[in-house]
Amino acid sequence: MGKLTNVLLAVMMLLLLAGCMGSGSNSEQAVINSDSEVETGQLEWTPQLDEAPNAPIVLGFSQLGSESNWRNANTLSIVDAAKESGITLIMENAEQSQEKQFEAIRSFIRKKVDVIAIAPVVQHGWEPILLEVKKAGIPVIVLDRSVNVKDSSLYVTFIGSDLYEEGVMAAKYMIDKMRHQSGTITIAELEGTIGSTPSIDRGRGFRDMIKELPRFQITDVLPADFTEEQGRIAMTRFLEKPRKEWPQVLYSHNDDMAIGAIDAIEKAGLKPGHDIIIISVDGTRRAIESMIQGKINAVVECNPLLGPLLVQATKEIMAGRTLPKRMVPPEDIFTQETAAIEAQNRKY
Ligand code: GYE
Repeated sequence: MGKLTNVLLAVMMLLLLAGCMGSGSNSEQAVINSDSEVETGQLEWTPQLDEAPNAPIVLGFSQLGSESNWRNANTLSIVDAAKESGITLIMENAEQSQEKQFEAIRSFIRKKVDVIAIAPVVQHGWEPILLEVKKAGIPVIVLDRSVNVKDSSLYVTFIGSDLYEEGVMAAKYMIDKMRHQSGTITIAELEGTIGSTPSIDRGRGFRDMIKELPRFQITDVLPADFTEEQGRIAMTRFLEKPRKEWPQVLYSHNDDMAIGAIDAIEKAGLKPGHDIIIISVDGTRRAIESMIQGKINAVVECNPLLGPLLVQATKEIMAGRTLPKRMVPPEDIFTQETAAIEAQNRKY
């Protein structure tokens, strides 16, 4: 592991153990944390004493797909972190299919992996499979997107961003940006995968912020699956309406869809970032570069580099330690003013 990564990791873990990381602010996270305020990921499981003391830890990871640059950075971060730490990683890519995730998880159970990590494509429907894993005595880490389960003992910890807060930050930026403009502000929204936590929470956080501000009107909404191509198609549809009904703001649940939409906006003869204010989420290099070109106005950061935290959590579990039930990496918002500096720091 690189020296800098080591230092960053150590700092993150210290923050985490000191309880400095947020515990999430939306109701979904409240569901997950409903048992108690200070709930921790207690293990109903003890390390296998008959294993060779130095046998590498085996981590089965069900990745949900490869729909976006964020996702690819996330996958790479996990592969790299596992490699650097000597953990044996068995990773399956489910290509957006929950059914495939179930199959992968069952294969991990058959292989008797030590820990199972899941990045769930959608929120619902996880209880039965997680019960199967629990019966097999394998601890589960939920990563990136949450699962909507009543029994929070079905997983040890959930590592991932505060997706609701990201929606809030996007709306706050928009409200401030439009403060000098009078009259109704029309907004088009590109949603992510239907039923996925980022789509649900980013949509809710944003709407909660404008619900008492009637001049902000969401006039167009389409799901575009977090992909560039679907973003382009959906934005083209929005712009098929008569010109006077075109939205003034585009809120995209991720960068890839925003980049596809920019294409459609330019094809319609408009200047993205100027004729239509564009706000996106993730913070990929491409989006930051688009901001430098003035085509995106703001990007709310969502950190995909969860590999070091996942590896650390896996090791903690194997050492029999208790983990916080929720781990949230700190995040920021980037605007055209900060884009040039950020471009130099981007790792994905
Ligand atoms: O924002 C998007 C990706 O689950 C937070 O999934 C993640 C989202 C991310 O495809 O780009």
